[in-house]
Amino acid sequence: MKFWKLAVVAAALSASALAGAQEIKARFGTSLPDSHPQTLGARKFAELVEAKTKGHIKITVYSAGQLGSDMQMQAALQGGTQEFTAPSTATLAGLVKEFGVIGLPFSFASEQEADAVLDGPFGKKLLAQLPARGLVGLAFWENGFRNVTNSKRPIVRAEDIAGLKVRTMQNNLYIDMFGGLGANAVPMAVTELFTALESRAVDAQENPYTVVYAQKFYDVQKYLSTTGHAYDALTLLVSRKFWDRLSAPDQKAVQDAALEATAYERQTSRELNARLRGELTRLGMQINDVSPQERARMREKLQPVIAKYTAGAGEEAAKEFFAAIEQARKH
Ligand code: EAX
Repeated sequence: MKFWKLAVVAAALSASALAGAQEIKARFGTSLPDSHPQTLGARKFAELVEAKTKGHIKITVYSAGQLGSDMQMQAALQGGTQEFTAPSTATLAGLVKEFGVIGLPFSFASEQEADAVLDGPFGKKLLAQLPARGLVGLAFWENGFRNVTNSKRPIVRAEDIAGLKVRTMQNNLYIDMFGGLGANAVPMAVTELFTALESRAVDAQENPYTVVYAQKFYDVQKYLSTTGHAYDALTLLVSRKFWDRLSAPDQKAVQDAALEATAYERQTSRELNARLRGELTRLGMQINDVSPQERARMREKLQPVIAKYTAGAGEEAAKEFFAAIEQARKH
């Protein structure tokens, strides 16, 4: 009798010890190729999580849409069939409308302003809305300021965008933004974009230097014009179903890794952006700077779109967003 009881206790102990030591496997899917900060950040994050959990959590990174488009991966996280991804806030805006404010055209003046807003109370409040949607947001990463590239002509004046078939993200604000500038907006996943540009199904697209380079758009687009029309942040997401199964120490390790990976991802994005202009010119692109006057004219033309999406994101969120930018500007 005594022996039997002891055996049960011993079995129970070894079972829980096993559970604690069990390796947890997870998948991190990105939409962009290995050379883009989104994927570089994902790999750094995976490395840090593994180190901080002493090999207990192993994350495998699948880049360049191997697991699907940003929208598909976001849905897979909600359903619990994929664990990590880092889509644009424009993709998330389809789920939580307040994320849409980040992409409002000509809002941020610098990356530092974006950091201050996204890392401050405003960004935290945005992330706090995700668990109700089956997602946990760990941090904001950088995609960067978006510029227009096309195969027809340099964009010197605001009117030069008119008539171009421009691929946009699958997000109403971006569709209306380019519609508002007189272009023909064609929404599609970034993973399909190279082929669409190559076959001339579309003339143009808009993305930061880092995406133009990583996706080799220089092979199929001649002109890059620095419209800088919107700043784009990525959100580092975990599936809530996965997150809730992690122990408190594992959650802490993942959060710490996210913080470190964020610093690395942003720094990488900024270093690349500084270097890639020269590199893209060398690869044959013709790059022109859009003057501050023309950017102001674009902004003017977009006033109705800005008003529509400011209201669409919710007056309160928009007010807090613009107040957070003002605050960042003072520092
Ligand atoms: O999610 O779709 C895009 O153009 C985005 O810049 C990119 O994929 C990041």
